[in-house]
Amino acid sequence: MTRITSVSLRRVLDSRGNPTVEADVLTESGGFGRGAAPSGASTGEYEAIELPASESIAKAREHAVPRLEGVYAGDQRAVDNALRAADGTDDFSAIGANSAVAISMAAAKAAADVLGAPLYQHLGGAFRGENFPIPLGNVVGGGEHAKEATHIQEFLAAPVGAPSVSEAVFANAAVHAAVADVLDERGVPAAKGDEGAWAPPISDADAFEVVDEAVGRVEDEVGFEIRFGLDMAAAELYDDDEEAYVYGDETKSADEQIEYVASLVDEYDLAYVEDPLDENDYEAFAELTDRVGDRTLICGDDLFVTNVERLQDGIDAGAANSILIKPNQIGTLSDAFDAVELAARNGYETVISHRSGETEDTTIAHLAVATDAGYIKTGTVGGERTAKLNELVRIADDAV
Ligand code: 2PG
Ligand code: MG
Repeated sequence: MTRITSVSLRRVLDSRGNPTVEADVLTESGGFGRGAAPSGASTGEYEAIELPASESIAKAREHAVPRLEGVYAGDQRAVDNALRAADGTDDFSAIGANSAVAISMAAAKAAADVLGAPLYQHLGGAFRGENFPIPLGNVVGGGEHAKEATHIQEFLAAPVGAPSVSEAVFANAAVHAAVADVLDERGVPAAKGDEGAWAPPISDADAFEVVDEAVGRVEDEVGFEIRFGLDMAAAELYDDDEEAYVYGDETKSADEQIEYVASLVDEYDLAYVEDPLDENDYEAFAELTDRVGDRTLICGDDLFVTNVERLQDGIDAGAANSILIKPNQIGTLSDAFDAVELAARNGYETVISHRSGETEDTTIAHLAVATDAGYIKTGTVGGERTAKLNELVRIADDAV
């Protein structure tokens, strides 16, 4: 019933206005699934390759589509193996990870459609309990996502004490609004960055004060614990020639960076720090995790790129205690599942994540629930972000 009869590909807009790949998968019994690839700006050096959308579509039409016809959409590994075989490289540089991930997600949705089940159930969440992924909400940001704003890429609200996913989602929106109030009171004008976070022209030190204040106000209102965290995207700050992290006119050595992050964790009781160090420095990651990993999550994004080999290296080195999972970083849902499984077996927390360039696709909300992820990072406001947040609310309400 889930045998694939057709795969069609087209160019659609992403949230930055760039072209991205959308895939439709049809099965013989009329099952239909649609998936669209997101796109990063602060991409890791070791990510699977995104080709220009038109090129990726042309290559996938030529090499992947003929192989997919006749494959069972309900057999996700078979679909993803066909994509890998069609591509023939380790990093999807032949057909593009953008077409691969769009097709992989569309096939999963087509299978769920045939089964008449919500996607998260088809993906393995049939035994979903009361747990739900805590949304990490980007409320202030800069780096590669906004010019003339903070050096640190993302300041993320983390409503760790929220009694329900809905209250968590609304708490993050309230922190986003409170940040606007605090900035206004300080006379700081702020535009928004690529993910809808405020992108004020202030120092990182001031941003910590602003977010701390905003989180505290909302915590008082809602009556449950809200902390915050960071995505430092430190590979973007790191200068290979200078062998230092560059913050405007200032630089920090690896040791100083470790010291800096450890002091931030303690001063602000940070719940989460993603990519605090360069993507090639497992050792420095390990040192930081050793120092503060008992009280905060040290998460590898560019470090691990959802890749089991890089994750295994990290586990061996003690480099972190959590991993960011982005299906498009690796190219298929099966590969993303393998990374989640390896992480879980080794006591690593998983954080399912959006990209800075997004679409209305809601797959990651289902993936987070299906894999029992502790966290999901998918923004706070803006249609392409609320698409996922609202889907989470619907899943919790059994309304998908
Ligand atoms: C990140 C992501 C998403 P980008 O670094 O975690 O927030 O950004 O998609 O630009 O890599
Ligand atoms: Mg990141």
